[in-house]
Amino acid sequence: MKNQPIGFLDSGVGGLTVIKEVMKLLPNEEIYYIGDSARNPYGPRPLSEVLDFTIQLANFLVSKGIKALVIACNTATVAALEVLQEQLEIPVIGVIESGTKAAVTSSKNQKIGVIGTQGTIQSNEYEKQILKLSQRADVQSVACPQFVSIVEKHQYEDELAKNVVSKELEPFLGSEMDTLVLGCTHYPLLQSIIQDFFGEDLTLIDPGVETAIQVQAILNQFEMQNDKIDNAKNHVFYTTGPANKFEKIAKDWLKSTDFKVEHIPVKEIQKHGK
Ligand code: I24
Ligand code: DGL
Repeated sequence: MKNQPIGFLDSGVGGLTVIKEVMKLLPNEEIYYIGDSARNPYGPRPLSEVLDFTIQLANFLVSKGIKALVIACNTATVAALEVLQEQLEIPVIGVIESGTKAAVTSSKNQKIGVIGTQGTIQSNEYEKQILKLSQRADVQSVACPQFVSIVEKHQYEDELAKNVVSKELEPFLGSEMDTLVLGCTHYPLLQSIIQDFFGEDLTLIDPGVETAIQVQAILNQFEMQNDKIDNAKNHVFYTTGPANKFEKIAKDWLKSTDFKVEHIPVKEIQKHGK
């Protein structure tokens, strides 16, 4: 069991921000990733639909023999974490719990902001989880629907990105928050623009970084660490979209070629549904 891969699922390529952190922290682990680029984005979809899609992706990865599953997408975590934890016999980890803990620990005044897709923010899941850990927390949540498309159009370093960031983060002006959770896989690419907008006193939390630490803790807890040194050269990335486009983004982002990319049609994925 311990030398089997860890599965990661995402609505597209955004979850690569999560696996980049996992590869850094856990270089011996082998990764099977599936990105549902053909049905992306998940952010604006009804959560009932996101739940169905996420179950399909999870069962697909389970059929490949993974030892643990990471839902490397905030919207999919909101929609499906509880159901999958109940249905599957392997550990299932979302991206929300660890980011929440880090935010509560980091914040001095417990005024915490959260940004994410419409699905994530409308569910109020971050706020609920923050309040479970810290009853006196004051949480302000704002959906930033344009951030994903700015990143995907490769405009995240442009002047336009600064304008969109300023506009969408306006609701936070005048707030005393000292910590902001980047509750969407794409937002770490806008991290420096967001930091510049608020100034150095604000702490930004990247749930991808925190999730990698949680994955490490769970592997330790179940004594499931891969013991083949640096065997992580056999990563497989499945995508429901075009393999060549996925491969280009993954190479560029991960600065690595230690993986193969395989196209898998949505039709195949749907066979793994209810
Ligand atoms: N970034 C993302 N999605 C894209 C993109 C991008 N195109 C350029 N860059 N496209 O997400 C989404 C739609 N595609 C996906 C592949 O199949 C076809 C449809 C953010 C990725 C974060 C890891 C910009 C870009 C890049 C390389 C690395 C990072 C990045 F080209 F943001
Ligand atoms: N991966 C999604 C998330 O973290 C963002 C992209 C999408 O909307 O599909 O919420």
